[in-house]
Amino acid sequence: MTAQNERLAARLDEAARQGEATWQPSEECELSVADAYAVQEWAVARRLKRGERLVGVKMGFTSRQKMAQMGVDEAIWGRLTDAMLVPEGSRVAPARYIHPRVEPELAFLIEREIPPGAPPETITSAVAAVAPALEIIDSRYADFRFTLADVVADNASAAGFVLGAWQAVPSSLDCRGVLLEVDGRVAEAGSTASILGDPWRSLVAAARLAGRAGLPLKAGWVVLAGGATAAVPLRPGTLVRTVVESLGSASVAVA
Ligand code: OOG
Ligand code: MG
Repeated sequence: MTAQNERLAARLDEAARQGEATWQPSEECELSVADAYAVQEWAVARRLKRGERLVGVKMGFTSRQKMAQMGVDEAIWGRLTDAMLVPEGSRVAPARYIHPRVEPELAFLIEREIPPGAPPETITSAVAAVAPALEIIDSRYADFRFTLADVVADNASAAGFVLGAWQAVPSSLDCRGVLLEVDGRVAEAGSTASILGDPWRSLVAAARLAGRAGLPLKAGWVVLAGGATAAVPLRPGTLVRTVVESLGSASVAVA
């Protein structure tokens, strides 16, 4: 960990804690993607030192819709902690964030630890259940603007997640309609096929990427597969819900 990476990690962690935007590392230095992952790890380590627990990983930019919205065209991953979990049906306070957005996702529940380098069959058979989910993203950068390395350093904009009821693993997950509703009106519509063609691919990618970073997916962890549609602003006083065809829904009220 270089002094520069450590400084960036501290700045990003503070921005998240204070709910105040900070500037992009790309504006002041050359940051490789490998360095950006080191910054991410360090920034999350600060959370863990304060008592938060790692509870899973998230994939980002696994759909064209998200890549197009943010101008980034490579899949990335980030770390989830218990403090980010927003219980389904609870009320989330947008004031704790900077400029939060919400997007519809699918979540996988890992039943058995996945060793790094495991073949795809081992990865997919380690899943206990799947659930519709909402992800709250909140870039720590002004105007939600960033390069690939910037957003990796910022833990892939991870800020919160809501899990619907866990369901038995269905034989296939591709081509299911996904709706993102705000106050009962459809804000975005898409398909699970948008997630790398099939959300299972996203799980395999998550296991590979995290494994390569020395982080095997553990029993009890959650993997978020990535947004199936573009994200929408999390507006005060609204009720946000995602419905995934034949899988159920996940919702959150915004205070
Ligand atoms: C980065 C996070 C991307 C997804 O599901 O694609 C992401 C961002 O959009 O700020 O979570
Ligand atoms: Mg997401």
